[in-house]
Amino acid sequence: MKVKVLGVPSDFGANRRGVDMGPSAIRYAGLIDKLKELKIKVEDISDINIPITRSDISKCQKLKCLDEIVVSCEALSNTVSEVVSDGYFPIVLGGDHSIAIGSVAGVSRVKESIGLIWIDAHGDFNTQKTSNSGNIHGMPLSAIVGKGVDELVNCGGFSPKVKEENTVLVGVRDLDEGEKRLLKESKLTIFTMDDIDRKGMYQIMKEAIRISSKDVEGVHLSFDIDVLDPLEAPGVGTPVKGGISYREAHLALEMLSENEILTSLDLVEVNPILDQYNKTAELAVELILSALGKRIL
Ligand code: NNH
Ligand code: MN
Ligand code: MN
Ligand code: MN
Repeated sequence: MKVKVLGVPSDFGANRRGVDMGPSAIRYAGLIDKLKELKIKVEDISDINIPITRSDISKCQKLKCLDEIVVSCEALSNTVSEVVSDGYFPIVLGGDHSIAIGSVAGVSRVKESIGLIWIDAHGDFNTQKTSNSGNIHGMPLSAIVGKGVDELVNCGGFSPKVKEENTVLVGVRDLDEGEKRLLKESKLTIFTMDDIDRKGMYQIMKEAIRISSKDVEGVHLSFDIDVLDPLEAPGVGTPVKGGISYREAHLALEMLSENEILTSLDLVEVNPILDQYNKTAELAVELILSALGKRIL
């Protein structure tokens, strides 16, 4: 396997500032060297060029920093398409979760069709109509399947990026009311924390893998580190208690690598300002390694 790592230093979609430093923190935690130790051919192609200044959010309460996010996602989509066309597996380091619109667009543009596994405490299925916060990191999944404002939905010049039937949400425990309604009307498969409690992560991931990979060329993993319990991953902007454990997270990612379905992944929402001595970034590195084939006993 040949891998290219790229960072997207965006915090335009998040409520708390600081996730733009996520890519640096994950690099400091040793991602590149540890991938090399796994005998993976890896190249760090640096960060995507995105805007630095942030527009006045008091003027755009419904879709905060939409313009910056559109520019960032278009740039990311172009780079990811190139990486995938050249036969590399992209590892995209966030940044807030709005960037997944760009990475999924980039992969989906090149592949015939892809599935999507979205591991997150949140649904990220709001639109401008259902969002209470106006933060676009609460909206990328709906945009990817074709719901919401044109600027986000049409990233990369096509929509939808993924079929709802091949989209699986894992680990959710915090949904907004309107978002819940949209999810109910959709064809997404949703595994909540309660499902994980009752069936166990092993069974849930078996189903997630089957559903996401049915009749597609590959599966993209979008991993929001806030799916973990805040005790494990304190460096996140929107912590929700009752999250998955260290072991459940590793099991999920090990299963994805064993089944050899992944084409690409993003790891998002690491906020170094809120972290404890880079603990969350170090965890991010370990999790990426599990998704790429490292086994822990
Ligand atoms: N649902 C909330 C919103 O729309 C929170 C989203 N926060 C996230 N999502 N971190 O993963 O603002
Ligand atoms: Mn998210
Ligand atoms: Mn989240
Ligand atoms: Mn194991």
